[in-house]
Amino acid sequence: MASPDTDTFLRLTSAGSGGIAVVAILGVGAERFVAAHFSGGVPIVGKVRVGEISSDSEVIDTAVVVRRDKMAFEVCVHSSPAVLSELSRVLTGQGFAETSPSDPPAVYADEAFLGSAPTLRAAVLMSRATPSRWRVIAAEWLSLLKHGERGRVPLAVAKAAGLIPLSRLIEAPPLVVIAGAPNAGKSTLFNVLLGWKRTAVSPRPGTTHDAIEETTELRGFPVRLSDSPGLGWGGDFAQLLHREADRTMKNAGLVIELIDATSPASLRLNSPVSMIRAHNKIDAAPSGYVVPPAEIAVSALRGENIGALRERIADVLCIPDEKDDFADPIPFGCAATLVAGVFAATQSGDWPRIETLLAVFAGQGELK
Ligand SMILES: Nc1nc2c(ncn2[C@@H]2O[C@H](COP(=O)(O)OP(=O)(O)O)[C@@H](O)[C@H]2O)c(=O)[nH]1
Ligand SMILES: [Mg+2]
Repeated sequence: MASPDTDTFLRLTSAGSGGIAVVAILGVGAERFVAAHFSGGVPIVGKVRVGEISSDSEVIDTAVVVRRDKMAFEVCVHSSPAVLSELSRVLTGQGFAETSPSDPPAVYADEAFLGSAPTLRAAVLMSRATPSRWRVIAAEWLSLLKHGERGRVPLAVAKAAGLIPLSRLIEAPPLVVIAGAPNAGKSTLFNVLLGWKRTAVSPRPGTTHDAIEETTELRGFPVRLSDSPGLGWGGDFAQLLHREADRTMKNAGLVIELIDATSPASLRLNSPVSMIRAHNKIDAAPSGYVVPPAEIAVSALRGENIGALRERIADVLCIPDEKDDFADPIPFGCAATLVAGVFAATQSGDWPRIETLLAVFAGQGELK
């Protein structure tokens, strides 16, 4: 155990637990370290900054830095071994000793919550809406109720309830299925949307046999992307559509129907969920090829118009613009359940119920 005046750091999230790793940096030297190695500036207590964390010579990663108290910071970075070992190396070089997370200080009660953030933008939003923050908000609402200002509660609750869809987007990321005839370029598009090569791309129809799913980011929100080889692979397209892929389609937040502009199939999908129709291989399409106004032309191979397709996907999934900051805390997890419950009770004016729920929320009572 390090003595209290030693600068220390500890990994708050377990190895490989998710997309984001949280590293606490503690001690009198913590502020100096953040000032010297983080481009986002030193946050004040309770505040969050986004920037780049660097060694003396190069950028290690984009990071979110949260300040818990005068001598305690949390750095959220991508949970990759390369990033974490480089960060450890720099910290150790600056005289910080790594400690074990077996006995984290009480200030880190929200650690597991923040560590479940799938993206850095999610980490920013979640750092303002930790379980302990929600306990404070509930206690505030409860005190309004008890001090004759209950008229102010429903508006505050309605505002919070309006943010629940954002927590759902982060906690249960929507699935985007790429569907279409064999050879339409589904795997190529899948790779290009992910930004790296993952699936087998081949000029031979039906090369990709297994359903493949990866998580990517759109506007900083997590999105699951699926290459659906089952759709139209061999046999009868329509039959396969109903049998194998039907299951996947029902889970989809959105289907991208990919049409090969060099040999457009006459059959069109009839999807039970939102759909974007994209015409691929526009680089090689016959002259005079017409793309209907509501549809989009892309070249997965050349990366043409992929940015516009990403934006359209994000719009259909209601992912908020990067510029939307959401300074108000979003109800995540249990807070979402309770906010929804309190909101329903405000609608019916059930004040005893509201009081009970808020007391539970604030950690001052039990659900009856
Ligand atoms: N010219 C052109 N060829 C493409 C494009 N996208 C994919 N292809 C080619 O089409 C073939 C089939 O691609 P693939 O992604 O395996 O199709 P899938 O069967 O739908 O998964 C490959 O030879 C790709 O290189 C494109 O935008 N333009
Ligand atoms: Mg494929």
